[in-house]
Amino acid sequence: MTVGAEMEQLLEGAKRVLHGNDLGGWTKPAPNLYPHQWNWDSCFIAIGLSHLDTARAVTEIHSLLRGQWANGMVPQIVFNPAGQGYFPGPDVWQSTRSPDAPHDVMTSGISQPPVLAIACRAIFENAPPEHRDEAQRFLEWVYPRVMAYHRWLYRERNPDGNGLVVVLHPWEGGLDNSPVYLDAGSRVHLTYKPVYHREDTAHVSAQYRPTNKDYDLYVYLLEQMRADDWDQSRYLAHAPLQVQDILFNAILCRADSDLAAIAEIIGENPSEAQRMGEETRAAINSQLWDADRGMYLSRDRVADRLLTDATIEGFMALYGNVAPEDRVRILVDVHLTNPRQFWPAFPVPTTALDSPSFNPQNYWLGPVWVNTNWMIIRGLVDTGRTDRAAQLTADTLELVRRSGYREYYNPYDGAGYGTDNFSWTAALTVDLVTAVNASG
Ligand code: 9WN
Repeated sequence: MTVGAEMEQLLEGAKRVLHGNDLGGWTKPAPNLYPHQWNWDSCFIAIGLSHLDTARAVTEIHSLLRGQWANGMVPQIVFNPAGQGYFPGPDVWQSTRSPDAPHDVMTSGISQPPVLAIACRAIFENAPPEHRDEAQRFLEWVYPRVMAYHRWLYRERNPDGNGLVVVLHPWEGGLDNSPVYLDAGSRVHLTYKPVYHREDTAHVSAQYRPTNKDYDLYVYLLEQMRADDWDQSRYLAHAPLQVQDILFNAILCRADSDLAAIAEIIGENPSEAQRMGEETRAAINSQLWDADRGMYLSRDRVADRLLTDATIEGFMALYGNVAPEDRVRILVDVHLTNPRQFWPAFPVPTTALDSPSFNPQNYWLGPVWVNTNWMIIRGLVDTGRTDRAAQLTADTLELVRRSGYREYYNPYDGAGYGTDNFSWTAALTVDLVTAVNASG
């Protein structure tokens, strides 16, 4: 098959997955495992849709923002009243304990990595000429909402006042059972054992999912936050898990830049968003760079130390345009492209191959995910490593071609795991294929 025909096939398959998960105005991440609307999933989905249908991409964001809280928070999950078979559901979160939560939709009480501004800008940039006006009107509508979200992060989640945003739950970090959260989580003393019933392992074999011990922590932390009625400052005063997460903060830097770009497009003043980004970028470079290891690491704010596991999260500094050139060189040449660490047959494993926590089959403990690869590809392009970016694009698309639109993949042999027909794998395939086609 020619490259062109292969790309066409990948694109058609991706459209089928997105269509199959489309619930009319928003897209569920997967057919059965995830029956609600997720925050960063919908942002990645909107980026894919922006190449296919501007109006539909806009609707994805509109739907997500139905769940925005009055304080600005964009929640991790907007619940689908008809969605069955996911734990924890709206009855567990009880979001309306907070006066800030919306009352017409139920949501979770935490957020997720802030890809929102990035998705909104992509919708505008990728709009064909005949949809530019519509995309511009969308930016005018969305700008104050995204600004409110960023202001919430800098107001309520910036406890040291230095622009490093703190993550309070592993689900908020997006890489739930990453070794970083296992490490920080191991110091949380559970004063009781929560009682609950998992639903995820009815859909996906337990060997590919977080452990029951991990779930005990997830539910315990949820219950702790809920007991404070989702009041951020009340909870932060005693929160047992607080991570200044490098992935979250690096994405935030990029999102701040995109928010500033949106401001300029619609004739608003970009300086507030620019200042936010500069603050976070400076704090990442001064607080989260481990010079001995040559890596950016997340910081446990409770234990007051860096979380030392070698994971994929540090490479998001490339995506956030955070790292100066000498650090980019170390990240890419010493770690990322090192076959003993992050560059096996199918890069990029989410945890380093030589880490004691590495597991090639389990969730965020090693498998390759398309969203993290996609962010690294963008970071490699932005830092001038276009050959590496092209190679990683080809390797990522090869995973999808071999094993389908899976949730995650084995970095050694490309086997697919987790749910099938996973929306962000499909959506970002659309984006990658479009870039390949555009490059000739
Ligand atoms: C909890 C939906 C989400 C992703 C997360 C991924 C997984 C949820 C879960 O699925 O987490 O948010 O129940 O395991 O870790 O990144 O947004 O696809």
